[in-house]
Amino acid sequence: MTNSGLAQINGQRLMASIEQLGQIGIDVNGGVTRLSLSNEELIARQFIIRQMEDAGLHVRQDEAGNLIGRLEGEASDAGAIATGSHIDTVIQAGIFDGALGVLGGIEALRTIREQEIKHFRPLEVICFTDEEGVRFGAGYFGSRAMTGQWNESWLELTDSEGTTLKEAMEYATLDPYGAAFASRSRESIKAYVELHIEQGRVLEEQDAPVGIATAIYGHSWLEVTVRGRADHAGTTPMKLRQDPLTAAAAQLLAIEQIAVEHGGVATIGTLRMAPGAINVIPGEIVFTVDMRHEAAEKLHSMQLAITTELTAIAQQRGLSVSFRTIDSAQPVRSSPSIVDAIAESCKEVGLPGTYMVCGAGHDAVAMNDLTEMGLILVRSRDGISHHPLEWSSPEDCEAGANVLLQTLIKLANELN
Ligand code: HGY
Ligand code: MN
Ligand code: MN
Repeated sequence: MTNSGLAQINGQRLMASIEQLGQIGIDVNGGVTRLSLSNEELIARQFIIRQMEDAGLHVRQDEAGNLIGRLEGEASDAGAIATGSHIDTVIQAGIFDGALGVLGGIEALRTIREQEIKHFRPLEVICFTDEEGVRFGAGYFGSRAMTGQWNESWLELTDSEGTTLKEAMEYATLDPYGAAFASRSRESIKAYVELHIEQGRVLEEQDAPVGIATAIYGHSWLEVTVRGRADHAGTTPMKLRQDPLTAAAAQLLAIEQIAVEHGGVATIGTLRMAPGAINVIPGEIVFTVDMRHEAAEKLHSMQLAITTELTAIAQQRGLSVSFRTIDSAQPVRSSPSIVDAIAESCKEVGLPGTYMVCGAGHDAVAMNDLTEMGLILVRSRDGISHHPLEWSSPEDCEAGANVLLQTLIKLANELN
């Protein structure tokens, strides 16, 4: 797959490590659940530490729990070229989301060390804490802490069992009040390049194994509470009901329509009702909306249209509705010079450089606040992700990791 003479990663070793990591938190249906700072994820952290040590990297954990494997360069005080991703997952996930970026980064640095490839700048691979945000409701914890965006109020966020982030950090022997000190200077990191599965179908439709992200969607996560009046299912005439669930049904369809009109995406990933009995009209509905768009102003207008329409539907039915923004991030554009470096590496590795915009969010979004950022995407079969059927071929994973390897070597030898 690659031109002769170019260093190449050890594809078998990479795929073996992805398979091994994929066993941690796997269930009988083949889905992986490794929520941030859960027992499964803490076990996975130990696996990553061993992988980093076996690769001959200097390993440290920062105050936010980010694991950092470092390979010194000729000039150890120069800004590092960093790569990385996450090992926390969503619920019933696949084995590639995040894992490819962490293990692909370790494999690239291991190859550079083993083949004694010259690099002026230090190289780092980072395994970030809580990228997904599924357990506590806000994501990018580790990368936001590293880029000075830590928000101490997150410590009071709770998971579905009422455990706070603070308690979960203490359980993981992390100092909850230390995370704010994980922030790094602009000088310490010169650039950040992440390798990730695409989690969509653009590359497959273009029959391209590897893509170059020119931008990443922004997102806004909203919690919506619709309040009506619980009542008896048998004795309450339809015209006297204040049923928040039938109102929510109208609201969900309105959200879908508004997303289509704005050219964005919107997802209702969770919905709960109270009191939740077969013969009781619900009194309250709480659901979440994950809305995303490539353009900041469109994301804003989509959110405004959604909250306006949900309020109108509630009022027409004599109900109340309230909103809570859980998390948000603006869309980001990749650094042109990093995009060029990745494109050149694609050519060297013998691949067409397929440019695209990425709909999934990554730690690269947060790292973009600190340094120049780039994102290399690997084709996902049928575009499936956040699902046990998530899969990328060994050939494509190897191709993506080789593009990462060449890009890191290039950037690590750029002196300015
Ligand atoms: O939600 C996302 O796009 C990513 O998986 N965190
Ligand atoms: Mn994900
Ligand atoms: Mn991911």
